[in-house]
Amino acid sequence: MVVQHNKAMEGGQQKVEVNILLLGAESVGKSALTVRFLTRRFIGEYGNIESIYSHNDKIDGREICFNVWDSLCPQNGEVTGHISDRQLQWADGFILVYSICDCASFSLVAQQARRIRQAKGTKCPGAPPVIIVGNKRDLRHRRTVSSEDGRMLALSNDCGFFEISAAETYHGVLLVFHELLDLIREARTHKKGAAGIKGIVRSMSAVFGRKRTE
Ligand SMILES: Nc1nc2c(ncn2[C@@H]2O[C@H](COP(=O)(O)OP(=O)(O)O)[C@@H](O)[C@H]2O)c(=O)[nH]1
Ligand SMILES: [Mg+2]
Repeated sequence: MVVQHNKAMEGGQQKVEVNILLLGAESVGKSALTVRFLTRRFIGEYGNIESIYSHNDKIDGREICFNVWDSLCPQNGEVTGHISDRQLQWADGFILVYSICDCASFSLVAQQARRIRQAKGTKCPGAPPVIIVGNKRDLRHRRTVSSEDGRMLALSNDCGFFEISAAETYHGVLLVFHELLDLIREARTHKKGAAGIKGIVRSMSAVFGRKRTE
C-alpha cells in the first residue's frame, strides 16, 4: 500500500496543503465546527482551547492536508475580534462564524470580513477566500439574524455563505470546508496565472528595453 501511494505521488499527484482559519465571537460554535469536520461528531462542550489541527483526506483521488486553526476570540484586547498579522499571513482561507441567535456575533463577523478585505483585498483574483457561516440553525425559534442579512453581508464582501447546524449534521460542515478548499485552489491558480503574465511582461520589456538602447 505504501509503495502504491508513493507511486501515485511520483505520478504528478502532488499533495495539496491548505491553511484554514476559523474566526468569530465566543460560543458561536467554532470548536464544534472544527471537531465535526475532524471527527464527524458533535460532543457538546469544547472548553476554551486554541489549537491548529492537521487532517488528511483524499478527495477525487488527491491527497489533501487541511490545517485548521480553531481560534479564540480575544476578549480583553483593545479590539474584540482582532485578527493578528500572524493569522492573516498564515491563512489561505477564512471561515467567519456567527450564531443566528446572536446579533452581536453577526456584527463581529461583519467587522472581521471588512478587516480581511482591507488587509488582503478579497475582491482581487488570488486573494484568500472567505466563507461566512451562520451556525446553530437548529435553534430557529431563537433566531435574531435573518438568512437574508447573512446572505447580503456575504454578497457585499464577496464571501461565500452557508447556514448550518454543527449540532445537527456533519454534511453542512463538510460542504463549508470543501467549498473553501475549491476556492483556495482557484485563488492559487489565479495567483500563478498573474505571476506568469507578470513574468512575460518583464521578459518582453527586457527585450524591448535592450533594443531601444542599442
Ligand atoms: N444548538 C446548537 N448548539 C451549538 C451548535 N454549535 C455549537 N453549539 C454549542 O454552543 C456552545 C459553544 O460552542 P463552541 O464550539 O465551544 O464555541 P466557540 O467558542 O466558538 O468555539 C457549546 O455549548 C456548543 O455545544 C449548534 O449548531 N447548535
Ligand atoms: Mg472554541
